[in-house]
Amino acid sequence: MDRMLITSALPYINGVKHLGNLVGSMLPADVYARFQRQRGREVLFICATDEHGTPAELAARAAGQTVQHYCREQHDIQARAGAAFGLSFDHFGRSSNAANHRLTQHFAAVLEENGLIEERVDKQIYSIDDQRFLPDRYVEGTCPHCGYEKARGDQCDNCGRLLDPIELKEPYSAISGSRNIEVRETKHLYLLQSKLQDRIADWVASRTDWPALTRSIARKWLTEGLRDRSITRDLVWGVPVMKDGERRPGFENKVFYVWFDAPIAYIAATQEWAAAAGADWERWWRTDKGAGDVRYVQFMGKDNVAFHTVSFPATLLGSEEPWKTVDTLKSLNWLTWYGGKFSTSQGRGVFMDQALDILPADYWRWHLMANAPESDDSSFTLEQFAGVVNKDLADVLGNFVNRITRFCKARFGEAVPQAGAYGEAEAALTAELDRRIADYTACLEAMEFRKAFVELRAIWVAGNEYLQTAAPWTTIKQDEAAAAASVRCALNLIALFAALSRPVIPFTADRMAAIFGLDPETAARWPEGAAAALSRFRGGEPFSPPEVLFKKIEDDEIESWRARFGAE
Ligand code: B3M
Ligand code: ZN
Repeated sequence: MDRMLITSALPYINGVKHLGNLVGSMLPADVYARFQRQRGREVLFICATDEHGTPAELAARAAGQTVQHYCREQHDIQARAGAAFGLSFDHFGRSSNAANHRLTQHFAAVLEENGLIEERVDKQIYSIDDQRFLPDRYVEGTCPHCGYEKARGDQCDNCGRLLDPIELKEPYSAISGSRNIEVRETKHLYLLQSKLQDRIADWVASRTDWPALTRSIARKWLTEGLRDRSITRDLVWGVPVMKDGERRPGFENKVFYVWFDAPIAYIAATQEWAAAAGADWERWWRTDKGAGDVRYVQFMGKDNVAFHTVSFPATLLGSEEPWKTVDTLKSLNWLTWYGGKFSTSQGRGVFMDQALDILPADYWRWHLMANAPESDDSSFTLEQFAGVVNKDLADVLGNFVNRITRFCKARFGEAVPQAGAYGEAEAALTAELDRRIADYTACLEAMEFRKAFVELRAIWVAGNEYLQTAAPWTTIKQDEAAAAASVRCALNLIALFAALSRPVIPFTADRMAAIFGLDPETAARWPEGAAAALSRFRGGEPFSPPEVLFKKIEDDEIESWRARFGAE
């Protein structure tokens, strides 16, 4: 498969995302997209902000802005933060755009034609003082399961249980705090997922390369039996519910539920991309228009898996139209902040914009990916972050590049030395690198990021060990040609490291390629084998030593960040 569609779960619009959100989907998706592009595949990497639903309305209200204004501003902020982190989306769209409205309404219409949508009368919480229904997070109260007093209508943050707002005890309005509340009847559209049980089960069974975590989540939902679910809400902000070109009678004050329209935005954002790029979106999404040849990979945090393995497929398959469905799905566990939750309101944790105030993106990218919460939740601590940066980036990679470029400049000048031939040490290095590169490539292909980056680190270490043994600074005293050959080999290693490291630390890879003035395209090409890579520069190629690639993190910096970011 030479074409790959890659999507990251859509970051919710209510504020800049923290490091846990970043490593939960956008960053691993970016690493994978970069890797696949370097392999020469045609990649389309799509993301967007997820803008509907009660949290957006509540956040806008808290910010004293209209929800339109709030979303526009927050979208731009997130787009800038993503770009500064090197997230290489082909398009970063918005779920509130016209394309998504059209497509969401389209899906609802065909699902209804296929007998999969029906109107049902529901009991909902109504606030007499606010004169409105209180869906999802608009109502808070006491959790019926654990007694937590600030449970939200859709979920209890204390015990994690999903809730129906009417289950809450002592409910009150999240808008006004009013307890003057009653249960009223209101109509909603239901997607009859129960009718799609077998269809989805067969489809899940046909997804042969889902990782274990993904598969077990999907199986759990299927075993419990798919339930019909309400896909509309009593809200103003969202995709209006239409019928024959007008607002559907009885639904004038309702919109589609955010989880119904959000995944559809993957497609809508592709349409926007295509319109802007003069490209064809259908060859990515319609199996009758060539998307059968596409491999579609999704990235997301584990709490989003059910929506992508069951609910969104129900929309796509239920339409009976030839939509592309996901081939494989990488889900990640949680990254915690010192074992607890990241929290904007409590000032706990580092958020994307703050991270870049302190250090360049690659420091974070490396640590996050090398310690990605893959098999289990993992805890972020500033101490561990500093340790990893200082060891892996400064001592191993940075030191290697610094040492050899400076030595060469001092003893041979600012061109790759030509003299001498490779011998046994280089043959042994080549063999080791071939083995490791093959393993690294296979791990990235399999999206096993932690393992992949253990291997990449080992590749950097192999370079250091080679240099340590070859010791051109000693050899040069007796045998200048031998020293020249090992310097040439080490300079070639820099270019090789640049290519291999690029998926995870792209900014540094650029700086490493710039040492030799390599054009980005050539520099990025995924190496075929170590032998070819180590004889790329044969001698005479000019270079210039870079500034120090990574600075070490000092103890007093950690101390001040601990205070600033609420480390405990
Ligand atoms: N916005 C992620 C979240 O906020 C959610 C992902 C949507 S993917 C279609 O938890
Ligand atoms: Zn609870």
